[in-house]
Amino acid sequence: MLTSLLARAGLADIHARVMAGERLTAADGMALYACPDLPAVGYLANCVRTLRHGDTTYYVRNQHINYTNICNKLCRFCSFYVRPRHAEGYVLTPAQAAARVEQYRQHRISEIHMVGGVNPQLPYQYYLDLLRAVKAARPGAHLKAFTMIELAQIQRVARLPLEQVLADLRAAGLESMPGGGAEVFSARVQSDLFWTKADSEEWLHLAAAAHRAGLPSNATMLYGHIENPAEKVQHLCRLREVQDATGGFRCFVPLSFHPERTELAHLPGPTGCADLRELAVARLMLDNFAHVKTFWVMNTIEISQVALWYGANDIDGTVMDYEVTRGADGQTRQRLTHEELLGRIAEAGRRPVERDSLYRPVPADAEGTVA
Ligand code: V47
Repeated sequence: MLTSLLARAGLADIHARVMAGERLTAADGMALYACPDLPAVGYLANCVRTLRHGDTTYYVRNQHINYTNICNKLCRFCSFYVRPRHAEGYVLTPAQAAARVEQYRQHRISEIHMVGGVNPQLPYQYYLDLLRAVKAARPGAHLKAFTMIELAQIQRVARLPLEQVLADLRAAGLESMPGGGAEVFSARVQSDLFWTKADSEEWLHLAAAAHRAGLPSNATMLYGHIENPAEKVQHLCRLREVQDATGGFRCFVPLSFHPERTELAHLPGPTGCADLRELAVARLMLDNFAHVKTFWVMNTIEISQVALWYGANDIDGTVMDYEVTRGADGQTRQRLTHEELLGRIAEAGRRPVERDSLYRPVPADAEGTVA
């Protein structure tokens, strides 16, 4: 019965190779994007997810901080940034960033995720002071900060070798890096949407350097704008190659494009089906990534619940405030309480496991996260 359903979807051969633990090819990736039978693609992804993680779904108690919205990169898909000298531009001082951490003192938080725009006015010392201040405000929380694009800017203002910059950032409190800024590894898309930013080779080079310096990172892919399946398959294959070399990527996060308030507001944005397919294809192609995350803030919690059956084994976390994309009401307050998150995972038929940033289960009575 199952075999004939997979055969009808044209996925019998891919299924056999996935179950044999074989690496899928770029042509397989194209076939997965083209397959009209989305539940069949999801089924394959769920087979891999089940082999790796059983019914576990990881979540984290986290806080996002955006230290500046000023950015000189002018990415056409972004609604978060303002240009330098814009009236609405802000920069948090290190003390103000620490105060943001203080604001959630009563919440158990094990990870702080801190990113910002590429603000040409900020000197090297600012980044070091920012890390120190945030780490001092909550020493028990893991500090994950700066995309590879920010790292390129930090090195530019530091005028130091990359290895030295990475060592300085680590010494100031940086423990890992998020996956943002990768967008889609395609010169065509880059020349239209983010032409001033690091290209794929530079992004991958910086990620590999961070990994070698002892800083694991995540990887993302922004989809649902003008990219095509071949570009997405290439993106996944390039990530897989670097992961073979460094083993430093902890998790892959497909990012669902939100056109609202961007230069691309005329585009419809991805559908729920597209969100599910991205997660499933990633789970199947990225055989050397342990974790695939559905970032519920962008995918919605409802799609994320279904995504737990389409390859995703991580749902991100409590989040608190998120400024890069906004809620339907335009607000940055986007949070789920711990209980809501647990309820949503359980309702989806999965077993919630609180993790730390390194995917170690956090004991229910962990005190370290409160410090
Ligand atoms: O780099 C910008 C993307 C990224 C839009 O590593 C947009 O755990 C959708 O990287 N619609 C930042 N996306 C967010 C990010 C992230 C988020 C959650 C978890 C992790 C992780 C990383 O957001 C940017 C860019 O690729 N982005 N504008 C938009 N309109």
